[in-house]
Amino acid sequence: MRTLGLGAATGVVAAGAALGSAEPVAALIGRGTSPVVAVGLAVIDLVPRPVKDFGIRTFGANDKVALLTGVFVLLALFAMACGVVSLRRRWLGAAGVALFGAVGVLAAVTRPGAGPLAWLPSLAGAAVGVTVLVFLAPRGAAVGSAPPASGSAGPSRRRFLRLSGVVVVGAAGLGAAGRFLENLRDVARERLSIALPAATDPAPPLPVGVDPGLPDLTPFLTPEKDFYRVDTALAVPQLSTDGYRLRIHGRVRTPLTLTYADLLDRDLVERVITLSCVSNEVGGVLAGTARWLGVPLKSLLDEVQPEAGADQIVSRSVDGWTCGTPTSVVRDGRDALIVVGMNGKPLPIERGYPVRMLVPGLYGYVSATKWLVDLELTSFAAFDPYWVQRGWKAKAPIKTFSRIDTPRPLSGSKAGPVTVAGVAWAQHRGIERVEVRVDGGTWNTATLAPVPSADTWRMWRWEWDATTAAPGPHTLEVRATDRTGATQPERRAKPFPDGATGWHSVVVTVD
Ligand SMILES: Nc1nc2c(c(=O)[nH]1)N[C@H]1C(S)=C(S)[C@@H](COP(=O)(O)O)O[C@H]1N2
Ligand SMILES: [Mo]
Repeated sequence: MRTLGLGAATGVVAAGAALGSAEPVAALIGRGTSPVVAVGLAVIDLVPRPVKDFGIRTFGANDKVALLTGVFVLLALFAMACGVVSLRRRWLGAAGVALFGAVGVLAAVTRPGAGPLAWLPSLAGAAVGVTVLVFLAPRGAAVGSAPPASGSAGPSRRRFLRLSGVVVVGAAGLGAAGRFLENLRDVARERLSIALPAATDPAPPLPVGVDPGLPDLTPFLTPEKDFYRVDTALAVPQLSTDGYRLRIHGRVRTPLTLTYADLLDRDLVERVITLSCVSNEVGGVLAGTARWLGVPLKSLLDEVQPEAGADQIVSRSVDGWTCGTPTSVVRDGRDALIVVGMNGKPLPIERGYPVRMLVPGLYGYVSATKWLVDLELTSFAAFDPYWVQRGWKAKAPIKTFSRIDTPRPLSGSKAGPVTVAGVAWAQHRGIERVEVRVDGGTWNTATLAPVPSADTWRMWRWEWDATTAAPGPHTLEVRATDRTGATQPERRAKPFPDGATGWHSVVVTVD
């Protein structure tokens, strides 16, 4: 039993040594080649959509932490098994560790944009892991021999503890060295040193009253820490402005390549725009509003001159994620931007630093590519981008949405006046009307706050006179109508395949 424990511990120490020693190699070769990151990214790509949706719903912003934890737990179990197996058949345990290294190599070399040395960190780690496993395995547990009697386990155990202590300290040291190297190439400092030029076409000042400022009501401008984040990137891409190129090519008359400085030299516009995610459920919070600074994408298209049939712009991020946007939408006069700034600062790294895309009125998965490096003019018939390959619709204008922020669900109210308030959006069409009703009664028109344009969400409020409301639970419902005159449908639909529908409702109790 004790020997089994030693075997399992040996496996875990060997795996730790493998991962620790792979890190500095990965740091030298570049982002995304660390076995942990590469395997995690491969898992994200491989898991079926319902599982992924479950992950995002269940773990929210922690879905990546949950994923990494899962990868580590599986790895630890596998490592224990390798260690135990190696008690009897040393070569078999070593082969197990080597197999794990092979998985790392496979994951790293198949990443989009993998460099010629992507295999090296996993291979180096596996070599260290196998060596440690062979050297650490309890003596006397070699091939075919009986497990040592408990009396002789003493020296073997001391030797194991001593050696594994050395290995663990060494692996931790290597891991820390790897992180230090990674920081040297970190773009965080670069970002802080950037001074963005002022917009040639600044955002008009926000109208007074844009933000009613009620307790519990979403603020009009979303604080960065509360802005939802959705992407498939496990390690946030560290893309430097140094050597940055945005390529615009494909079915165009004159292809164009722009550096970061080229982008800043152009006429920049600043606009307040609400971005939202197709995965947002009724009542959900996957939307946020910010002041974005960027180059109008329309002006760039006018320069490259797309061919007549090039109806799709495929944008690509440095980590290979792809997104497809209708060419006609980008050219219809709306503020489609190649974004460099957010709320007066360079884009935060997790928001796509140094350059992302944004198109008001389209869900993020068809418009908002972060860490943008490539725009290819093609057709919808010729190419399906990342989420379209996974069944989501190729064209996805944002659906009209409204949400009750206050009162909170299941909160209690005194019989008396109750302020009902929330937010509604229908980017680029604009919100025309918001209505609220109580217990399925007649619809009441809410007061709308002013907005700077049709491209942002809109705050609304309605005073409910609950003086005569019967004590007990009451259901508040909201629905919005956009400026085309279309009212949100009552029917509830899930986000898949092109955005959720249905009225948001909240149950409150009147004393
Ligand atoms: N490179 C990259 N860009 C991406 C994504 C991604 O997975 N990778 N996800 C998109 C989706 S689905 C949304 S909703 C928005 C979210 O942008 P945010 O994280 O800044 O809120 O980014 C878009 N841009
Ligand atoms: Mo999204």
